[in-house]
Amino acid sequence: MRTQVAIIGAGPSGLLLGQLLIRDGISNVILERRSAAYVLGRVRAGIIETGTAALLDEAGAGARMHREGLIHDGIEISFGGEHHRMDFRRLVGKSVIVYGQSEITRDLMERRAACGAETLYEVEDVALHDVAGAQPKVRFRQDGVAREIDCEFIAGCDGSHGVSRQSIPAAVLRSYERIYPFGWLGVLVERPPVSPELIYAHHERGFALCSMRSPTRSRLYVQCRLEDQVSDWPDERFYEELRLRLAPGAAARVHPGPSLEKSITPLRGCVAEPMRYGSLMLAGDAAHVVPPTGAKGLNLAASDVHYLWQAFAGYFRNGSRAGLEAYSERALRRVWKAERFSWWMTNTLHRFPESSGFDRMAQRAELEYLASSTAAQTALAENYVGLPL
Ligand code: RFL
Ligand code: PHB
Repeated sequence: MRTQVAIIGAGPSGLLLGQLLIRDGISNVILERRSAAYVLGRVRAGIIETGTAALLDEAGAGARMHREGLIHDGIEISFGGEHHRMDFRRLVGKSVIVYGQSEITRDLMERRAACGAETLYEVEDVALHDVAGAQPKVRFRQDGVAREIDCEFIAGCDGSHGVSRQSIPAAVLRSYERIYPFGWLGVLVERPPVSPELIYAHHERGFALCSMRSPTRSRLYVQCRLEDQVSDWPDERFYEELRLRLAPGAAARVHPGPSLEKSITPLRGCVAEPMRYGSLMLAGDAAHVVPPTGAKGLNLAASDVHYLWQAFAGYFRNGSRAGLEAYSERALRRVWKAERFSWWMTNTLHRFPESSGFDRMAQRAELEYLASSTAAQTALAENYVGLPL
């Protein structure tokens, strides 16, 4: 089998890249180790920056997002029993769209199927070969049969546990990592949102977030311990804890319902550099992970894909290698800004088990500064809606 770009992973990075390449007449095949149903069943990100939305439009997959997505002009930050609105429209003239990652994935999968492009699901033992040179290969097994793809480039879009990053020699790869001493317990429930906008709550008992997927479906989170299991958190305990962490008005609007999904995500940030090695280009979670506090994971995957698409388009259209050579540096510059913002949001809003009295007073001052300063709110808004590409 031959193709111009072999894409590893059918998450948002791989599917979006595939669509943009098809648009430019660049052939590609996607290899995914899970089934399509499994990929669609993962509940993850929910906030789309306008730059990400524009890219979905370019890929021809934005129509349903514009119809069904909810436009949000701000968020609420809650602490000390009060809410403080961060008014994105007033502060930076922009907004974000609330639309779930599984819906984006579904829209991209449908576009791909309509184009007749190939995605091989449930492939096993994917291995990358000769990535340092100009004729890389991908070997894998499908239904027990060994297969091989010859290509010009491999796009490693296979998330944080994939094979692509591991295919870069250890002597070349630099990794930076921050593990946070807590996780998020997330619940999906068929109940209206607690508030028209997202509430990010800081409380002595820990962080909480009230998000949503639609006018009838909520996505709710509480900070939990790293060692907690989902079974430690029956629905009643979850709702009780969520209410304790919200200001009284919001707590009264929490409408408990049976959880449709419940999972724990440990929080961490990590970046692997460089994002290109020979013919292998990494994009999305394969190269970096952010804690979800800034809602940046999916959006960062989209900005990598934007740079990578431009690099491939320049090469296949004009034979120019400039975009390919610059890819890692361009992408990493934006990645680190999103890592910084996610790290700041996480530090500002969570309860750290080891924090000293001094740390807690400084954190409190940070929140009070945010609540009272237009400059601080503008910095938050500018980053939350997404920095320019
Ligand atoms: P994905 O979505 O992980 O997709 C990678 C795909 O590659 C496949 N794969 C392989 N395929 C073939 N061979 C192999 N050897 C393979 N190894 C892996 C996987 O099955 C998968 O289908 O990465 P991508 O496309 O870069 O997209 C990134 C986003 O998914 C991610 O940044 C966000 O979802 C992060 N994230 C969140 N971000 C937010 O902004 N808000 C959130 O609330 C939020 N919640 C989350 C999250 C990530 C989570 N993970 C990764 C555990 C909650 C969770 C649980
Ligand atoms: C979500 O809706 O799942 C969500 C929203 C905002 C975040 C993280 C997760 O910062």
